[in-house]
Amino acid sequence: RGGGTVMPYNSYLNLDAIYAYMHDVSMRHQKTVTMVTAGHSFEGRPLRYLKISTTNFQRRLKKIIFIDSGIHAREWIAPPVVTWIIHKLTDDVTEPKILDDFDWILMPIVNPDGYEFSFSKKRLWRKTRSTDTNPKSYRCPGVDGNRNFDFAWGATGTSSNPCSEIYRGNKAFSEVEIRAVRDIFQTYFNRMSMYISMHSFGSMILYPWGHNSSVSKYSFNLHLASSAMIKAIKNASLPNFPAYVNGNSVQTIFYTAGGAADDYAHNLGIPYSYTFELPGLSGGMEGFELDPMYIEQVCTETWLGIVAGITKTIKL
Ligand code: ING
Ligand code: ZN
Repeated sequence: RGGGTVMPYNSYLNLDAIYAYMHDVSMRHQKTVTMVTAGHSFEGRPLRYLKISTTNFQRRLKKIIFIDSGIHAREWIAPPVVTWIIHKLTDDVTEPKILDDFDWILMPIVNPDGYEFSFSKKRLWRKTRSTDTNPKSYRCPGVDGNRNFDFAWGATGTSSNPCSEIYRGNKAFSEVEIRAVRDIFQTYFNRMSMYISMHSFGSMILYPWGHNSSVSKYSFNLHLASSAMIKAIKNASLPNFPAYVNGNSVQTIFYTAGGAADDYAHNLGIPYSYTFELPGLSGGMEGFELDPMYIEQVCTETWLGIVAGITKTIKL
C-alpha cells in the first residue's frame, strides 16, 4: 500500500495526530499539496484543510472536488475516511485518472473543538463548543454546524434552543468554523463539481434538497452517480455491513433540516452535493462507536464508492 507515512487505521486518532499527518503529507508532496490554515476555532484551535493538485491549484485548470468531515464531533469514522482519501491522492495513487482530472480540497476536521471534547470529556458530543448571547448558552454550549449555513437557515429540523442537539445558532454563520467552510465555497464554488460532507451513521448517501421535500433539478444525475457509488461500495463491503440506500433527505433519512451544508453547496450551483452517512453496526448511540477494527474497511469501500461515482459523473 504505497510509500510515505501511513497513518494507523486501527484506532481513532486525536486532532493533533490528524493535523500532524496533514502537515507531513504537505511537506513530502510540496509540488502537489498545500496545507491551509483558514482561521481558528472558537477555542482557538487552527482550522486546516489541504488543497491537492497535480497542475497547480491556482492555475484554475480543473474542476474541484471538496470533501469534509468532522462537522459533527462524535461521528468518529468520518475523519479517517477523509485522511484515507488524502493518502490515496498522494502516497498510494491507484486511480491516477481522477487525480489528473480534478483538483481536491480535503478538510478532515471542520469542528476541532467538538472533536477534542468528544475525546477528552464526552464521547457523544455533536456540536461546536461556542457560547453566544442566549442566556441558556452558558449552560448549553455548542451549535449544530450542519444547521448553521445560510440556506433555509431556521427551517424545519432545527431548533432555537441552545440546549438542543440541532441548535442552529443565533444567526446563520454564527460559527467561526462554519464561516471557514463558507469561505472555501465562496472562493471556489464556480469550479466545484462535487461536494461531499462525511457523517455517520446509517449507510446512506443523501442529496438535496434537505430543507424540504422539493426535488432538485439535478436529481436524476444525483441519483445515478450515488447509485454507482453504492454498487461499488456493496462490491467491496462485508456481509455484516448494512446495505446503503440513496435518495433525498425526506425519502431516505425521513427528516428535513434547514441550514445544512449540502443544500448550501447545491444552492451555489454545485451539482453533485452529497451527505454520506457512513456505516454503524448497531442502532441508537452505539452506532457512532464503530469498532476500530472496521475503520480500514469503511475507508477502502468508501473510497471505491467515490471513485465509481466520479467516473459516472458527467459534466453539468
Ligand atoms: N446526519 C445529517 C444531519 O445533519 C442530514 C443528515 C443532512 C439531514 C442534511 C438533512 C440534511 O442530521 C447526521 N448524522 O448528522
Ligand atoms: Zn452528522
